[in-house]
Amino acid sequence: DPSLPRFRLKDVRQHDAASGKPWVTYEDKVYDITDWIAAHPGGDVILRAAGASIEPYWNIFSIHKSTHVREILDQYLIGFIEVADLVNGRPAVEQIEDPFKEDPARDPRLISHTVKPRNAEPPNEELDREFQTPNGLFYVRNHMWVPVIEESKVGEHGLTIELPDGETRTYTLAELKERFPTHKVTAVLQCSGNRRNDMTRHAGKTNGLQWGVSAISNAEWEGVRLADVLADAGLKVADATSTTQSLVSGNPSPNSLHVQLTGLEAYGSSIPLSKALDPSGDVLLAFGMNGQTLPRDHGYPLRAVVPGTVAARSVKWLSKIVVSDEESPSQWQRRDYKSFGPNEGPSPDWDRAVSIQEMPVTSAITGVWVGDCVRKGRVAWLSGARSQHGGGKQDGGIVDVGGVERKVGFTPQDRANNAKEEAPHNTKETSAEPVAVQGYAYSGGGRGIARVDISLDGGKTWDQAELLDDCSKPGACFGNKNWTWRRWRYLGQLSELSLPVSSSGTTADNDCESSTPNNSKDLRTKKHCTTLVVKATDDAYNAQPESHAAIFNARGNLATAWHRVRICPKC
Ligand code: MTE
Ligand code: MO
Repeated sequence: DPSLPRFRLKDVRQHDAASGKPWVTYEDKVYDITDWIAAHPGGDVILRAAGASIEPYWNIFSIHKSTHVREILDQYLIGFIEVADLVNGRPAVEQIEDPFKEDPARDPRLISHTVKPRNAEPPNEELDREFQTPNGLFYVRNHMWVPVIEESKVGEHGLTIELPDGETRTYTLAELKERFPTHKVTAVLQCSGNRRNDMTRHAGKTNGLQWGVSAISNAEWEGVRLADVLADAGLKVADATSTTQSLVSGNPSPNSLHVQLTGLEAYGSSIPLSKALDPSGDVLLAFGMNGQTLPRDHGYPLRAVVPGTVAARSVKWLSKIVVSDEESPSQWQRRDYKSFGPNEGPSPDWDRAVSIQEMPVTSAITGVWVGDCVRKGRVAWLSGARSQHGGGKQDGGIVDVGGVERKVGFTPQDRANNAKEEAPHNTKETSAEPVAVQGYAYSGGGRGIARVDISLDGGKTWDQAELLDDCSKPGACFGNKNWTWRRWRYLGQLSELSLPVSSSGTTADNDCESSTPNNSKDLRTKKHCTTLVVKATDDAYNAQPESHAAIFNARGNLATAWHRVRICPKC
């Protein structure tokens, strides 16, 4: 409607979040969104765009890029931007505020997939060096920016609980800490996209961030139990074990209810109420991570930690909980975190698939060292074992790997040099070379790891890796079930492999980098190669599928096939 007025951008800017009459712009159009806020599925997060263009936000929330959403917005059209304020039909770029400008500084060792929003995983060989992933190395998966909570006001951070009858109750963080007992839980978080690049490489194109094997990490979380808070808020449900009682009492059964969790930037998802109320379920509202305050990237000041469940449900920057007879309406519950048949393609029937909750069993190799590196104990856990056990306790060819001591540091230059090294090597025929392999295994639902099988010859012959006893140390692990990963180590012999030697005949320290860097190149064409394979079995005897082709889905979710690593040893 050309009769509508034109506004200067400085007028639009007056209508910010604090104005009570918020406006946004899209292309050259101005919208008064005051009446939309209550009905907006993401709640008042839309106010972030108030006083300016909504486009950069919709570029992030790509779900808005539909005619349906444009039609909703069009109902609120009030005018156009003055032509003098437009460049190529839009407000000038400098008018748009960077929503990521307050994001925290990150550990430079993290390997980024995207920076805005931040998605990064640690270097493989550092991932499981320690049982608890150091906070700075813990993988980061953000769908949006990191919300800002001022430290001085953190005690006032509110968590609102809404019950099925519509009753609400708000707790401040200070109240949560004061009124409820604190619990610790040692739990892995794993993204449903972990190892997606493996599925892509072996089975075909997948949508989504191309994570390597390190979109998984382990921490000791500290917080209060969600079950305690829900009970305090007045939630009444039937005995979880008895449908009959639920019918008799008229209270809904926890099996038919869901706990919707929403973060400050509007990310949301849900878990079944039965998981939240399970006395062994260990679902936390966490404010501590590895003995420190929860870092901003990981949900400061409060996040849900849902052990044994896909990390997408461990909502960060938690601000609202709704107990409902429906799953969270968010795209992250209804769409993204689901899996499909190999034939179903990138636009499947979302409603028909169940949401991913408990995670299946998986495992991965995070480091491989061959030859002198192993012989001379230059692998962190081998040297740790030697220093702790006086020369390394050999038992059936497997080193007792009690200590994980030494940090192996490599400069980016070393990495680059190693990667460049492509010239044919001098080779010597050897009957056997020692190989050291490290990695992790994990299963969801509180299931432990029963066994890790490893093959040095592409799956022809197998042996068992040694499972580390991280949880046998007193105070090392907390929780009612196996929520954590099992690190494993393997020391074996590579036989019938013609190994190249460095020209000096010895191995320099910096040649002892693991041959599985995160962005390892395709080594299939190189000589002197072999394929290592690892697969884990959990304590319910669930096993990993042999191939990614068998479980291929265009979303690249739950890429849990046997992990194969082609190595072309250098030393
Ligand atoms: N919570 C909020 N509020 N926003 C998010 O983007 N990402 C989810 C989950 N919780 C997310 C969130 C996903 S998909 C994963 S894998 C985990 O957080 C990642 O947690 P981390 O970054 O602490 O490793
Ligand atoms: Mo995720």
